[in-house]
Amino acid sequence: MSWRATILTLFPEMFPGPLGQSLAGRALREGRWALDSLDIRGFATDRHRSVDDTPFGGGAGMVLRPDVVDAALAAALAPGEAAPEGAPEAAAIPRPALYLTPRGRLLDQALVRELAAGPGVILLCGRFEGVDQRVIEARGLREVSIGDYVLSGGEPAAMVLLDACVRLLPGVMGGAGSAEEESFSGGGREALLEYPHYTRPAEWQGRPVPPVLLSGHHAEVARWRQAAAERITAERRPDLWARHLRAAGRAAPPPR
Ligand code: 6GU
Repeated sequence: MSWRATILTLFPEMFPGPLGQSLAGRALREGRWALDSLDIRGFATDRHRSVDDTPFGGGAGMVLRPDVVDAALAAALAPGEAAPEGAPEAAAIPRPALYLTPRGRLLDQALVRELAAGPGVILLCGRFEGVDQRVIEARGLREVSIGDYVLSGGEPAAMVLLDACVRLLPGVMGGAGSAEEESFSGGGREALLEYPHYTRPAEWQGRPVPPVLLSGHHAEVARWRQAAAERITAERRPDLWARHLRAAGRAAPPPR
């Protein structure tokens, strides 16, 4: 049974969107993962199909109703929903349910790895001012943000999270080593940003490629890349650089 994502959204037609293209799209067509989007409005109960209401205490915007969101989550979590193609239901591991919100814990590669290693995800995309707090608590939703800026809804964040997970699934990324060596991976270059890349021509607009890369000396190339990765990390991301130094046992953590 493949890794499965269920999106709960008011805009189900946004999916698969970009996830139907390129690496994720090919993996989707190959059955390495599955995607379904559920329209939250389909779980409205009144004749106006209302999904939101005004906030208690006043203020601008609307809040997604707990009863409607709960019914959508129940449908996504229902036994059998996790195993659509005749797999035994008893073996189905429940998928974690995440609520995408700028209030959430920041998505990082450690969480991406954890989610990709599991059975899949259920992703609730927020709109309006948010979701009634009680359904977040009652369903134990993990709140996740993709960065310190505000999107108009959780859908693009869901796409970001899924893209990051899908490329880690077995058989999705072909190129040997490319998933292990890159930025944030956890391999030998733990938490370093990537070194710069070059291809032909060896000189372009008067700019030569660093000569060591043309030398054929693999050990020297590896040393140059390591040094370049360290320099660019120290320059751009002092936070990652400090973490790297601690992991490598090269310096004490800065006092705070
Ligand atoms: Cl997950 N949702 C929204 N609406 N904005 C965000 C976000 C999520 N992550 C960063 N900004």
